[in-house]
Parts: sequence; C-alpha cells; structure tokens
Amino acid sequence: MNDIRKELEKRVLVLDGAMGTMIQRHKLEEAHFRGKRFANAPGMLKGNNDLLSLTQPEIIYDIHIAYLEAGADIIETNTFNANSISMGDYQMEELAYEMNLESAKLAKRAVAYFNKKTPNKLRFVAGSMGPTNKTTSLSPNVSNPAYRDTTYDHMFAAYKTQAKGLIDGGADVLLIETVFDTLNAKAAAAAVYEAMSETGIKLPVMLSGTITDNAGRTLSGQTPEAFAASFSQFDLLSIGFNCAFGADQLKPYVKSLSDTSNLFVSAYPNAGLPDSLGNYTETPQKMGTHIQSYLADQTVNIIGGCCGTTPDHIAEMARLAQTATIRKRKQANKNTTISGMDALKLTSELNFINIGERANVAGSRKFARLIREKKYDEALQIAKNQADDGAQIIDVCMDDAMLDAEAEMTQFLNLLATDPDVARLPVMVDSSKWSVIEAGLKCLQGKSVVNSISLKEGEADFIKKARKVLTYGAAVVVMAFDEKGQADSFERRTQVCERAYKILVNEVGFPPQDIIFDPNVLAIGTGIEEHNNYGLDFIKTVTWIKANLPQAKISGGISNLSFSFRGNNPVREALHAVFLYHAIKEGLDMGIVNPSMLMIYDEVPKDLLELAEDLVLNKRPDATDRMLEYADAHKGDKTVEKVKVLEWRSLPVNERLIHAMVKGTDEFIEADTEEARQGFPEALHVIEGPLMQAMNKVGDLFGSGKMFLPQVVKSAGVMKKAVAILEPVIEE
Ligand code: THG
Repeated sequence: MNDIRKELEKRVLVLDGAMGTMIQRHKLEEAHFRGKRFANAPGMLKGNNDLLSLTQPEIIYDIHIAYLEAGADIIETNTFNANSISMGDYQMEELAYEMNLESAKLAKRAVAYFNKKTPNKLRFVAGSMGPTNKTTSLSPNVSNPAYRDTTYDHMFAAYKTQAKGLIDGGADVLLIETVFDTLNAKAAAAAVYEAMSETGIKLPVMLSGTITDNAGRTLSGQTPEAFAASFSQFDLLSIGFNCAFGADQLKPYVKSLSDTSNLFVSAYPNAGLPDSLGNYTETPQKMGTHIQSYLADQTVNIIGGCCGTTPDHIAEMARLAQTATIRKRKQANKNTTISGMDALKLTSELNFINIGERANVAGSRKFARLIREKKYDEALQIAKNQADDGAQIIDVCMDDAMLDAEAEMTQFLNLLATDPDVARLPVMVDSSKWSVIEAGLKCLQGKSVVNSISLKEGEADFIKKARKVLTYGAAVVVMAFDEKGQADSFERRTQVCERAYKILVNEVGFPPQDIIFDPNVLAIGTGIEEHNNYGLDFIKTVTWIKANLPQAKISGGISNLSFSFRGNNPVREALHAVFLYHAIKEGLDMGIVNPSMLMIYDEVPKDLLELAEDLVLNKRPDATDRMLEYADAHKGDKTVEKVKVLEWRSLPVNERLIHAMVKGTDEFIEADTEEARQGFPEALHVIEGPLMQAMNKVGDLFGSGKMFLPQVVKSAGVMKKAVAILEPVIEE
C-alpha cells in the first residue's frame, strides 16, 4: 500500500491533468448529467462533474485511461467537489459518500488495468479532496468580519465522510488539494486521520495549497512557510502547490517549500494564465519548458497539471520526468515554528519572544470591560497595539465567570483573523477550560499555541488533551502542575516538567520542539518568607530544563512576578527587567509580557536595580522590606521612562540622538536630527557619528541579552526616520 513512498525514492512521479477540461470535450447536456437515476431530481444538475462518476462512469473511466496512457503515475479521482458542503449546491449532500466510493473504485479499475500491463511501473489512485465552496477563515459578509457561513465542525464532518468513501473505494493516497483556506484544510487533515484510524487503513496523505495573489499568499493570507507550519504535526507524504498561476509564476512558491521541506514536494500548475475568455491555453511544449526548469532545479518529486492541462501536457511532462534527477528531501526541521499568516521561527537570533498579555479579560480591566460591553472593535485595538508595541504572539484569554468564554473566544478570534496587522501573528489560546481552548483552535488557521495543559487531572487526561492538540496542529504550553498541585520549588518544578516531557515525547509522540514548559512565575515580595526564592528557583529551573529536556521551550507569565507591587509600575518594570535579564541568559525562550512596558536592564536607575536584583535573586532577607520602602517613597511615579523624559532632553544633541535610538523613541527625532545636522559640517557626519554610535550600542545591548528584538526593531525605525531627514540633504 505504501509502495508510493518506494516509487518516490526512485523517480519523479507524474500526476494527471485536468478532469474538467476533458469532461468539457464531451459537450454533455443536462440529460447526460442526470442519467436514468436522477431523471427526476430537483434543480439543474449540469455542471455537477462529480456526479458523472455515478451517471456516466465510462466517460470518467476513459479519461483516467487517457491520462494513464499519457504516462501519469498518479491519477486523481473525480471527487474534487464530492463533499456534502459543495454538493449542497445541487441538494445532493447525501450522495457524498457514494460518489467518493464509486469514483475511487472507477479510478482503481483503470489503474489496475495498467498495473497488470506493466507490473514493474506501478500507478496510484489519489483521492481528490477539494477545498469546498465555503471558507472557515473568512467572512462572506463585508459588514460583519467575524461572521462565518460554516464552521470547523461542519467542515470536519464533510471531509470525514469524503475520506471514508475514498478509503472504502480503494484509493491509494488521499490528496487534500487546492487549499485556499488553511483552516478548511486543517479540518480536512484532522478528519482524514480520524477516518483512517476508524477504518484501520492508513494511507499516505498529500497536501497541495494554492496561491491567489502576486504577494505569494493563500486566499486566507498565509505565506508558504506559515502554510507549511500549520501542518507540521500531520504525518504528510507530500506538500506543494497547484492551480493558481501557470508553471512559470508558481515556481518561486514551490521552491520556497522545496528549499526547506523534509516531505516530498509536488506541483501541478495550470496551463498558463487564463485568457480573456477564461481559457488556459499554454501549449504542452511551452508548459514543458517551465516544467523542465522545475526538474532541472530538483524542485519537485511529483509533477502534474491543473486547469487547462490535457493528456498531451501530461505526456510531455512524463517524457521530461523520465530523465529527471529526483529532489532530495531536506533534513527534518528541529526549530519550533508557529504561525499566523506569517511564520514565526524560533531561531537563535531571536533571543526572546514577546507574547502580548493584554487581550486577556483577567489581565486587563479595560479589555474585560470592552468584551463585557461587546465593543469588539475596541477590544481588537488592544491586540493591535500589542502587535505595534512588538508582541510576536498574542495571548487571548476570555476566562471570566460572567462571560460565555467559548462564545467570546470564537467571536474575538474570528474578528482577529480579519485584521492583517494582528492576524499575521500566531495566537496563544489561554484558558483553564479545555472546551474554550478547543473553541479557539477551531477558529485558527495558523499553527497556534495552546495555553495550557498539565498533569493536574492525572496522566490519562493529560495524554488525551495532548493527542487532541496534535489533531489541531498546535504547539502546547505545559504548566508545572500535577495531581499534588502547583510546583513551586526547584525540585518540584523539575520533577513535574521531566515527567510531563517523558509522557509527551515517549507516549504521545509529541514533537519535543513544540512543547513549551511554563515552570510558574509566582509573585515575590509578598512578605511571606516561602515566596522569597520563587524567582531564583524559576531561573534555576530554566537552566535545568535547557540541560535536561532536549528541544523543549520555556515560557512564563512575567507580570505575575510583581503582583505585590501593583500600582507601582516603575518597581514592577524594574523587577521584570531584572528577572528577564537573568532568565533569558539561562535560556528562557518567551514570556507573556506587556510589550509596551518592557524596560531595558541598563536603563533601570542604579538604586532601584540593586533592590530589584536583591529581591529577584533572593540575595538578602530584608530585600522585600527595602523594596517596599522604595515603592512607598516613589508611589506617585509614573513609569521610570516618563520621569526621565525631562532629564534626557537637557543632554547635548549627540547624546539625545543616541538616547532616542536606544529607547526607540521617535517623538523628538526630527527636531534633534535637524539640530545635529546644523552642528556638523556635513549631514553624512551625523550618520557616521551619533547614529552609528547608537546602532553599535543597540547591537551590544542585543548581543548581551539586555535588549529584545522588538526593541531593536523600534530603534531601527527611529534610525530610518533620522536618515530620511538627512538623505535629501546628503544627495544635494
Ligand atoms: N502562565 C501562562 N499563562 C498565563 C500566565 C502564566 N496567562 C495569564 C497570566 N499568567 C499572564 N498574563 C497576565 C496579564 C496581565 C497581568 C499579569 C499577567 C497584569 N495585569 C495588570 C494587573 O493585574 O495589575 C492589569 C492592569 C490593568 O487592568 O490594566 O499584571 O503565568 N502559561
């Protein structure tokens, strides 16, 4: 059954061409579509090509034969629209299973005939599963962007029926194709795996997306890399693109998958771009020249045709494929990659990932009020601000006794999906209720993060939830919590994390890079002696996890640390800065923070810094008292940043420029740049002098872990503004 893997190790396989183009040649009329069986069915049936498998099976069989004769190694079943959702157009929802069953049998018959003729060259049937005519990620209603006309559950059910029909009919492979909406396809993938586990027949699964714009994104907005990340946990045979563009324009996107993927890669483009009548007319020879360049670059393992391609196109491809060198699959990627519309790859250059904490009804009074009052647009603005301030992931939490958390999570994430500024980021679905987490995952096309699961309710529950997370294709935060409660010492934290890791990796088969431990950031400075070591123990746990639990990532809710200093932001920010500085050095990968309130370690006033170091690292028994004294004396302070504003404005202009760059403040940059320009003989000297000095300082701070990427990005923004002012003068 898995012979296709063996064949793919040996040669480039050719997939067949368009079914529609071939059906068109028969100029079928309404009566042909109906046949005897549906003579009296309501509505028009002309155009329901998938129905022909039931009413004109010999026509479909002959098309399969024509493609096999042309040299196709894989033929697609005539089931692109044979799902209960698309069949709704013809009131034929109930026929979905039968259509898939019969179509698979038909294709299988054609393949069996050829395999008997040439037993040393095996051909295969791919069960085609198209995208349906609905979308789970987009709103068909412009005035209500959170509206959806179908749901994940509906999609899942339709695909499961289709998959069962194809499996029962004898398909060799299942092909989820022409994916324009990744959430549809995630439901398809989950349904396929459930259908396979229920039938006990495990088939290889191919996935093929489609690109709909020149920016190289899917209709639901994902880049190829983000698209691939969404499926990284599904055991796929191949990934690729089809339809969209002709072979020429599709190539760069296929290549971006090919360059990184450990899977086999497929491409089956259209016969060029449509002409003014909507016809695809690229000749086999012309298309062949483009296909030849795919093969020469070893970009694909499977090549075929989509709209407008015919047996002649396939024959040309088969001829070219015969002598082609096969593409070698890349090493499996050990990086953690999550995604929204864009991919976020956790590499060593990103020393720390900011997770925005404010779209949380328990973490922001304002957000809670806006959700209670159903002012969703304003609530969305909070998430947008977090993104602008440098959040790379958005944590969303609706846990509040007064709210219907499942409904609010659904509403908010559906709305969020439509805002390109926020939707490009991965979402962390934060809830202590499993049903709320699932409700969230059913709205997210990207590879999201579940926050969280734990051993609190025992191993069986933990395993069940972890398996479920995999079916949604998400990464997971695991809290250091077990049957005995929250782990709050170094020993307990490490024991619980180690146990959870072993279960996840060995029993569930969870990819270790997709496990994110949260060893509990707990409040310090509470006046309770047992709490004094909480910060230090967390940091020590980070060191231990990095050394002992390979590839696992570490996160924490940073603002928890300073709960006992609520109302005093300078103290809170100083504690966070110190804590992050030490924890990141030990390997903390990400943290739930308020990205607009991150202070740079070196900018914390020296007296406050010392007090914060003492408290976070539990250096002296009176650390809490001393910090409380400080807090008391600085009660009215806003943030340290604001206190210092006036001070830095009185510095010489060079130093003001440096300050503005390091802090990422652009409020005065125009005036200061202008002033500096007048002080220097040449405008270029301002860039070579203070601006370069500032960039070097930013580089050093970043290099030593005292500044994080979002802050560096802000600095670069300020630099850009300053340069924009100087440039015209330099050009003159
Ligand atoms: N680990 C994981 N998830 C978590 C946490 C964690 N999720 C929730 C929480 N802890 C992290 N998020 C926040 C969000 C906000 C605050 C603290 C933690 C916070 N808010 C201000 C306060 O309470 O003072 C609110 C001020 C306002 O209303 O504006 O501090 O540890 N996995």
